[in-house]
Amino acid sequence: MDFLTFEDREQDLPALMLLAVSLYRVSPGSRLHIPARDLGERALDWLSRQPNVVLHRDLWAEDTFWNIKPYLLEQMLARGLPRITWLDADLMLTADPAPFFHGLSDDTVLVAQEGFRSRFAGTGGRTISIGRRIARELGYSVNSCVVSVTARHTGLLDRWKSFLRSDLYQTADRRFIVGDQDVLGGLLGSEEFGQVPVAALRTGRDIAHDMLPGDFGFFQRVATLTNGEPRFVHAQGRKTWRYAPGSADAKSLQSQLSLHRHWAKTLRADLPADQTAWLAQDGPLSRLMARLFPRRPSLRGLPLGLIGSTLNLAYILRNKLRRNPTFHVGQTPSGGSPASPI
Ligand SMILES: [Mn+2]
Repeated sequence: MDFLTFEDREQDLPALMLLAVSLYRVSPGSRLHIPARDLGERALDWLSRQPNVVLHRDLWAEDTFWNIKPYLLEQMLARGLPRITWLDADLMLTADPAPFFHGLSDDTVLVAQEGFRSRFAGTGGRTISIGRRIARELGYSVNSCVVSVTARHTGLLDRWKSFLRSDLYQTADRRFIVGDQDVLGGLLGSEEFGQVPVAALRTGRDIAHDMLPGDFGFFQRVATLTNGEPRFVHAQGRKTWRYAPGSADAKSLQSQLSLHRHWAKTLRADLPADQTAWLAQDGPLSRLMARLFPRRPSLRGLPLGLIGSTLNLAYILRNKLRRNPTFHVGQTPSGGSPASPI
């Protein structure tokens, strides 16, 4: 399998390293393609010694990072790969991802579901916000930390890219359009792409996002006892490798029980010794949970999951008292929304 990522910030090198070594552990035959032109010497030196990393010195992300994902995916497809899968550099793998790719038809796009959000979830509001008629509702918001495409999807990638470059992207309804993933979700719900089959990594089961406490709730964590650990772990919010040892950020509950950090600890031996200080930042609670659940990183975060599930419930109850915008299949942009010129 061919995967693609990009990260050129020196401070985020530990995350990129973890993605590479975790992928190699669980799927040694897979390749991780990385545009190399803007990488620092240190990153280049380490990455060039990884057996599964393919550095592309002739591939870079144009002038803006807004459209980096569709742009790089298109470039890789142009090189003749049958399927290419974008992975955010703040992801790591805990088991072989192959089951999610077996049996995917060439027509199918694979994305990740966003974590639980009590308001403005789904694709309908996003389709309307980019000026399109709603052809279907996927039922979840798209998280573009994983986007897997084939040559059948160049039209989608083109449209995604041009929207990210447009003025509409800057002026769209911020409740629905915050990042590139909202545009992708909106397009997949629109008439133009409403027939494209979409498969999704289920949030809290196939992928655990590490952003809000409720992204990986108490019951989802308990369910890993039967379903196994999520195979994708996404450090979406907390970048625990950046935090100075002993800092308030490093000591916070979310950092202490971060699923990404606890999985990273299992790969400590694969990282350069000077990149591992953040993995040793364990307070009493983190140490206790690791002792209670030596083989179950998801269960070490049960206190966090309990807080998250409680908050999610509170949000759901609060929203019963609020008026939420509603959307339905067939709905068109109204109220003077411009028809999208792109
Ligand atoms: Mn990410």
